[in-house]
Amino acid sequence: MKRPLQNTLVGFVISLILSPLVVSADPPKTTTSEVKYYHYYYSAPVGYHRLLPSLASKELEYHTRLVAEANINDTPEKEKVVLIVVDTKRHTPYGEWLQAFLLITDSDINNPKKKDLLKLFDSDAYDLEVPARISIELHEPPFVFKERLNDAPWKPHGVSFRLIDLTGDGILDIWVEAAYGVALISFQNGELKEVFSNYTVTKEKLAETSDIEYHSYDAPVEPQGRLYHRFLSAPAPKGLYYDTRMVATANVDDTPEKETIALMIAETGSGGPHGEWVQAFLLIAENEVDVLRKKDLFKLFDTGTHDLDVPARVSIDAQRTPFIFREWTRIGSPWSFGWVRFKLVDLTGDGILDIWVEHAMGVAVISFQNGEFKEVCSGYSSTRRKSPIEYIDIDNDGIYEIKIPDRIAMSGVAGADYPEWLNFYEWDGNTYRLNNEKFYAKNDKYLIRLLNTYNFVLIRYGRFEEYSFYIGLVFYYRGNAAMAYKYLQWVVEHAENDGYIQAAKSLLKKLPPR
Ligand SMILES: [Ca+2]
Ligand SMILES: [Ca+2]
Ligand SMILES: [Ca+2]
Ligand SMILES: [Ca+2]
Repeated sequence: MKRPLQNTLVGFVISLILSPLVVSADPPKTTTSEVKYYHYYYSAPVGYHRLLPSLASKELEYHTRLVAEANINDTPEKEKVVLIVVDTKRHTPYGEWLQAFLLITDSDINNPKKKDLLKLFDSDAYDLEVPARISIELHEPPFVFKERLNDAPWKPHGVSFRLIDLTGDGILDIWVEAAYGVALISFQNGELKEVFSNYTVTKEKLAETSDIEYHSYDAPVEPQGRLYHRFLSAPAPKGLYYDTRMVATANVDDTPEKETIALMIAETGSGGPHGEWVQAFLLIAENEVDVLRKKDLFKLFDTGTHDLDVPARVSIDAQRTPFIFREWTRIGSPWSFGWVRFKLVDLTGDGILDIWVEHAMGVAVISFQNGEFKEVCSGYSSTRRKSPIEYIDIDNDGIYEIKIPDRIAMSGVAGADYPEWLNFYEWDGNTYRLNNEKFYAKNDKYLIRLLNTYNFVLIRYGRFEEYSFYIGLVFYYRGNAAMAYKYLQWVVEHAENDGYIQAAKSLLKKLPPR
């Protein structure tokens, strides 16, 4: 389809004047699948493009703009809905696109398989035939769109979509918004169809979201992500840039409305963000008629290298757990291998989603407790950790325990394996408490592995205080006083690191008298 832009804009205005907003009766409440959106501006994945016929013209390229992962049909697995535009090789990040497609695939990350291909529009600027199953007919929008991108105008030929159950059958539909018009694509009688004319779409319905929605962005300059930066010190001081990495909407407290949770980074750069992360923030905000209001702000991380004073209510510091003695390299060095993400999951078993933040240096958990958001767990984890930081319900009581792996630095042994150490946290009704006694008491496998490495190192290099200390500590946690005494006493008599000596002495005092 093809329509001059001017007509479309006139149509927008006329529809505003002639049709007052249709407010429908409360739609039946349905639970819809969790939705993840990935917004791409610069570093989009190209793996989906092979599922489309190749482009004949040398001047043109496919660009993946947006990928959503959710269940949109009658199969139990999730699908991916991929918005792909055709553009010239001089890619325009905010849209002057020639054609646009929705590709539906399964959710296989490595080898996605095509389920469907729909064509959304064609500017007819190039004679280009990409065979899609159907061409979607776009319609005059039922009302004028609010400018979704506050600081970047809705550019001509721009196109986006979101997944909402607009037909009320509990299955997510695809709502498409483009400068050429809108469409409602719904899974009915076994296939995706355009059904805009059969349903009344209101602003209220469009404002609905799934129970949990995640948005990830690939670029610091992405306009939607920039909306959250005003809750930090604005503007960012010279040489620093704010970068929204992830946003979620879900209910994370005791109010019936959903909150918006935004994860932001302050990073260095001259003339643009460079990617050396210096601070990280988690904003919790309420949405009041599309206006964000801050509820809380946590600082997650600070290298201490830059004079940036953002008024966060709580600063979380990744806690070193007791008995881990090694160089503390975090403060004063950039977060150069920075990665951070969060996930909403009810860890504490009270029916309210908690915020699980995982980053290169460890983990932090923020939970709504007694009327406010609290940091209930924070733990440092070595960047050389072998196993993942994870929450698991080992006793099946519906409350998650948290396992934070760490690695013990070995002094002066080239080639010796750094032993892995695990810290085990348990919910006590108020906060997560270290409970290594419980974890190590039942974990014969861990003890055997530690003893094996100890013997291996012993034969090659001799005794090392690190191994002796941690084996002693494991025996202490297991309540084996005789063995704990044997190893810890050796540490007191032979170790060089005073940290180990003092810790061993304090543990020996707690052992029953011999
Ligand atoms: Ca499905
Ligand atoms: Ca709420
Ligand atoms: Ca909870
Ligand atoms: Ca449990």
